[in-house]
Formats: sequence, structure tokens, C-alpha cells
Amino acid sequence: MIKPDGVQRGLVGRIVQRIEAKGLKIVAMKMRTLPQDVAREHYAEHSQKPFFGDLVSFITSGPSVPMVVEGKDAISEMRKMNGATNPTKAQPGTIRGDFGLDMGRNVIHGSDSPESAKREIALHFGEAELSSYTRIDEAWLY
Ligand code: 3AN
Repeated sequence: MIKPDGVQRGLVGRIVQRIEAKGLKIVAMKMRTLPQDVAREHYAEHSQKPFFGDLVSFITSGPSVPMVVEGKDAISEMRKMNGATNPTKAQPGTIRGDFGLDMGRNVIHGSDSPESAKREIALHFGEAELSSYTRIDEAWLY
């Protein structure tokens, strides 16, 4: 999910381009401002952390772009592309390393396991919003 800072800084196109160029398949995408309850649920694992309030108010401060991404090792490959949580620690070539400077405003979120992906997808999309299609380059990718 591209966070409000990524949207407001005009980074959506460049981020989507990286995901597509990698060979991953975007099967759902929308723009929405997260309601408070969705944000709190999204970051439920951090509810006891001191930064939880700031995290929820930032993530609900403007539109985000949630996406569902499929492909070989999609979760770990996306997290590799996103880079370390703290953008000042993230390697150049990663999304956070190239586009971020601040721990809170770190441009993008990626699910960290199949279980959290399933839970997070359901927060943003209904079954009918997930598309199925074949990339023209699939035979070359795999
Ligand atoms: P990631 O998004 O890399 O999986 P998590 O799940 O540890 O990282 O953290 C979720 C989000 O909470 C991060 N994207 C970051 O914006 C925010 N965050 C994590 N740690 C801190 C912190 N110490 N101070 C402020 N915000 C934080």
C-alpha cells in the first residue's frame, strides 16, 4: 500500500512501474482515505506501541493506494523492493531508500506474511475486486 506521503509526493506512478517491471502482477488497486477503524485494524499489531496514535493519524491523513500483488515470492520480493522500515537505513535502489527520509513517512507498506496479507487484503477489497489475467511476459518470467 502506497501511503499518503507517497500519494501526495506524486510517487504512485514510479512505484507501480517498479512493481510491474519486476514482473509482479497487480491484481487489484484503488485510491482511498482509510477510515479510522480500518487504520487501527491495519496496524493492530502496533496498538501498544508509543507511536500508534501518530501512525493512525498519519495513515488516515489523506488517500493511500492499496494494491494486491501476485507472483513468485510476492511478499518477500515486495518487502525487498520496499527496503528497511527506516528509510535512512534502507539501501539505495529500494523504494524507501530512494524516496524516503523519515521513519513514519516511509512511502509504502508491505504485508509481512501470507496471514497478514490475507487479513490486510480483506480490509481494502472484496472478492469481486480481485482481477485475474495473464501477463504477456509470464512465459518468460517463469
Ligand atoms: P514495516 O512496514 O517495514 O513492516 P513495521 O510493521 O515494523 O514496519 O512498522 C509499521 C509502520 O510503523 C512503519 N511502516 C512505520 O511507518 C511505523 N513505525 C515503525 N516503527 C516506528 C517508530 N519507532 N517510530 C515511528 N513510526 C514507526
